[in-house]
Amino acid sequence: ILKGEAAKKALTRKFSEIPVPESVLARSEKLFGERLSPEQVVERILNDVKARGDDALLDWTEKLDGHRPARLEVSAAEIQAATVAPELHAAIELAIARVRAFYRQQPAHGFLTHDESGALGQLVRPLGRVGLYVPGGLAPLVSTLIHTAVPAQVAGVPELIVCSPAGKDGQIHPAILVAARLIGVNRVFRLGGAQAIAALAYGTPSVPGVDKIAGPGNLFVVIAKRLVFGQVGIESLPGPTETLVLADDSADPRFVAADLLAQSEHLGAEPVLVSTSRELLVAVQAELSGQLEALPEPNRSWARDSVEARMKIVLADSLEEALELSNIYAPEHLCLLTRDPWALLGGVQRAGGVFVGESSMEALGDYLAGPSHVMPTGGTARFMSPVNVRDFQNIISVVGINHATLRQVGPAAALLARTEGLEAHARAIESRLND
Ligand code: HSO
Ligand code: ZN
Repeated sequence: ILKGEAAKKALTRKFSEIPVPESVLARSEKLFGERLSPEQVVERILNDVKARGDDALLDWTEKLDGHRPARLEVSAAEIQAATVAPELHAAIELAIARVRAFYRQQPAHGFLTHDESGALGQLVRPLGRVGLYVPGGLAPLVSTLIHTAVPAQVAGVPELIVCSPAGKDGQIHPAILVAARLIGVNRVFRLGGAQAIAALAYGTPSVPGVDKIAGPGNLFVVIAKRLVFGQVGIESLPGPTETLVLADDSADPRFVAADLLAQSEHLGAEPVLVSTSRELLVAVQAELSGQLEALPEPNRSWARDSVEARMKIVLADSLEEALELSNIYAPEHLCLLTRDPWALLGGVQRAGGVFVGESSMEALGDYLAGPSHVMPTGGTARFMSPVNVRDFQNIISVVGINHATLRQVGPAAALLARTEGLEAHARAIESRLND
């Protein structure tokens, strides 16, 4: 149990020290005959896709995912024919409707002020074509498709291209195809990993290049997104998930443990518990072992790895200190399980999302509370936001100054131009002043 300065230190992120898992290096040795860093592997894939297009996509999919798709694109007929059980169909529809209703409330309009000085404003325009990465390896994240495609659609994006790795059977999970159909996604490709990001960034004969790529992925996907940024837009670099539960002595240890375990079953997850009550910390630890044992495999192993390798348990002197620690950590998810959780909201400075009270567990937010579950991880909540409508729009500045105003402000602009040594700028301004 960490306290005070030790807790502060443990919750301060050290970005330079993110270790590359041994398993990643070992796999690269097996595949390439040398221990390549993930960056080196991704660079090879990106360059190859740039040079060889679809052939490279098929080769890398075969090499890394173990199957060679007959066609990369899922045909419109296959998307049309995909079915799931009626209850699941209704659940997907409910999630889409709730996420859509949430993003329709986001203020995302431009403005244009007309007055005696002329007009100034911002136009807001949707991006043209957006690529969405939907993880599919261990878990087919149908919710992630909903939580990226719907805000993009609300933003007005006309073309949505989805890439998702096929499962062992070479197929994309039907729930993902049903969600794609219900949302109105334009095209779906059986393509995962860095090769999917390369295809979306550069375009190939069968995969259209996009303006921006959004969505979470494994280490290789995240590195690929970082490396193609600039060629295309990138919404963020969502890495392994993390959840900080802030609880006082009123919290039910069963719920605290359940919420921590829920996110722990994501690979590489980091669960953090901060409490003002030592009794609660002790009770939660007992609950955690019990609930872990009760989980089925493989979920138990996934969750146990997160709990044993990365869980942090902190005792805070006060709710104020607990909040301060949370703000330092800048968690992707902050769950408030205290007597009066709303009273803490004003003190929250850095987090991807805040989950207020017992009925608002983070797992609900993963599916259908409303806001996108794609939120900034790894402490990037200090400067990034969750996926939202603005990620899928451009702002265009509008300048429409009239002559009367030019006369007033032009001389100052010309003076600034000459100060910068930019004579032609000054003369361009004065050309109309003297007219
Ligand atoms: N909690 C994950 C998202 C997710 N959970 C998808 C379940 N499905 C990252 O925030
Ligand atoms: Zn989750």
